[in-house]
Amino acid sequence: HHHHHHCVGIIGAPFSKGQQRDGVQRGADLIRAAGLVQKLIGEGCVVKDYGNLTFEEFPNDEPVGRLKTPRAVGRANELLAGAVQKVKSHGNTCVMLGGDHSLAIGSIFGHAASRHDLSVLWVDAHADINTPSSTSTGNIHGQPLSFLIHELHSKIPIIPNFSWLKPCVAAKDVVYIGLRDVDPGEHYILKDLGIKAFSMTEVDRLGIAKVMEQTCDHMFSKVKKPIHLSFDIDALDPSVSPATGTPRAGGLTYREGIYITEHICQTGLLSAVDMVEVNPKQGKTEGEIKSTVNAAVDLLLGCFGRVRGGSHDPDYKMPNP
Ligand code: 6HN
Ligand code: MN
Ligand code: MN
Ligand code: MN
Repeated sequence: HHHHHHCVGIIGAPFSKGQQRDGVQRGADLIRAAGLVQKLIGEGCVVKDYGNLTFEEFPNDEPVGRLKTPRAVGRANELLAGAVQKVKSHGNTCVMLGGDHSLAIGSIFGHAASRHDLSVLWVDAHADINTPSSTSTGNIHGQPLSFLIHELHSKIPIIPNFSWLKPCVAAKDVVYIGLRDVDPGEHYILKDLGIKAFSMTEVDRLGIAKVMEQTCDHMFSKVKKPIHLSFDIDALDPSVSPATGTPRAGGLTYREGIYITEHICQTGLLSAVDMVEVNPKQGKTEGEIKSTVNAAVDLLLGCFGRVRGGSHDPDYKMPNP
């Protein structure tokens, strides 16, 4: 018997078609190889690894408008959404290991299907809210939130393999932390919809403790909703997590990142986590890859009860001399 253990369900999503750099599909297995499951068990978690999803290939996946590889992204996310729903139906907190950030489409949709009325905490250097028309790169990993937010529904065209998807999150239920590379169209959307955002400037001004206080004030202003944490490893500074596809200078420190996950754990409302954009091929050395993967593991441990001040089992007996 345990007193308050976390039940964690892990899904690996080795998918890279939301962007154009090879390697990000290996993130999930690297995070596992760094001992994630054993370390979570060591923190007292009950862990079920559901394994990796297998994604369909689309050999003739021509762009639709500006969107690149839309069919592969649409089908992959449909599959992931079902898998997340299953993990949630088993009563687990869902951990989705990417893969690129386009996977948040399926992860959040599947989560919302089982626990509607979510708060989404998006920790990222980027806003990932371009629409299929505002995108300048065509990469869907820069657009997931536009597909998910009710208020942007009219901006989403008909796209092959996306017909299963309906918006499921309100703009007021999204909070960003870590922004420092926001496209003009994205900035317009953030202002227009009044989305709560703590850019790196706000992190500098307020400090991470106040940022987390205000984040929780915003997320729980009315009712306590389950939290979906979508963590892009590029939110951290490239000195910590260089092995990622779109690194950007001036990011969160390792400690700020861990503080975010510890704080979210303490709310008791964490219901699903994405850990995405770890790309070993973008690391210049073995050390760069290790540092990035270890940061991802440590952030996840923070989500599930590891505290830097130490902890003990509730049944701990102080040894006698
Ligand atoms: N990510 N805003 C750029 C784009 O392509 O739309 C960069 C997106 C990066 C996405 O890091 O998950
Ligand atoms: Mn138990
Ligand atoms: Mn990013
Ligand atoms: Mn991202």
